[in-house]
This record gives sequence, structure tokens and C-alpha cells, in this order.
Amino acid sequence: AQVKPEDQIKYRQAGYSFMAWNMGKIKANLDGEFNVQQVQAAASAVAAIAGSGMGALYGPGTESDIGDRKTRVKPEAFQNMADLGKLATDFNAAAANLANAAAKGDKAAVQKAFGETGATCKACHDKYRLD
Ligand code: ASC
Repeated sequence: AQVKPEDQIKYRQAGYSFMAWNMGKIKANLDGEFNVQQVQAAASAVAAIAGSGMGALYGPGTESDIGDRKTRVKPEAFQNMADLGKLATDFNAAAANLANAAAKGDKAAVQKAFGETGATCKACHDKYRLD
């Protein structure tokens, strides 16, 4: 099914926003009381979205402002789709590892995997996100 460019942007932004909420919950659990069920639910959500094929949401026409909807993806990301795909694969692997650590209920492992996951978020932001 064809997804309109403005909808691709909307869906990908929703995905990142929802992951950010869940990453924030994991951070709060690492900084405070560790509620293993909340961490598992949050990590599962992040891993599921990371593995949901969001690359399909970077199609033609999604590289610039469309109507009143803005995107912070740098234009050069669309000239480097293979590199973007590699960054996404790294993120997906780290998120899966985070979900595995959470499933074990191992706080130290979650701490490590959370840091590694955040590093893969940042790698893409530094290269391909405006601001
Ligand atoms: C988050 C979030 C990000 C990443 C990034 C990691 O929780 O919203 O964008 O982690 O800050 O450096």
C-alpha cells in the first residue's frame, strides 16, 4: 500500500516520539526504583518499533517540509540511504539486546544495553538530524 509522504513523516515522528517516552521510562527506572515489569514493557515497545521497518517511511517527498509538517532529517540522509540503513540496523540490534536484558530482569545488563542503545540513537542524530 502506498503511504503518502506527509503520512510517512507523521508515522516516523510518532514512532520516535513513542520510543523517546519509553526510553525515558527506562532511564527513570535506572535512576530510581527499578520496576522490572515497567522496564520490560518499555524495552519491548522500543525494540518492536525499532524492528518495525521504519526505513519504509523515508520515501520520495519526505525529505523536506510538506505543508505544515516539518521534518528534521537532513537532506544528505537521502543521499546516503545505505549508511542510514546501517545506523538503523545498529539501533535495531541494540534495542533487541536491551529488550533481552530487560526480559532477564538484570538491572546491570539493562544499564549497559540502555547506554549502548542511546549511543546508536545519538550516532544517527549527530549525522543526519538538524539542530
Ligand atoms: C533518548 C531519546 C533520544 C536518545 C538520545 C540518546 O531517550 O529520546 O533521542 O535517548 O538522547 O543520546
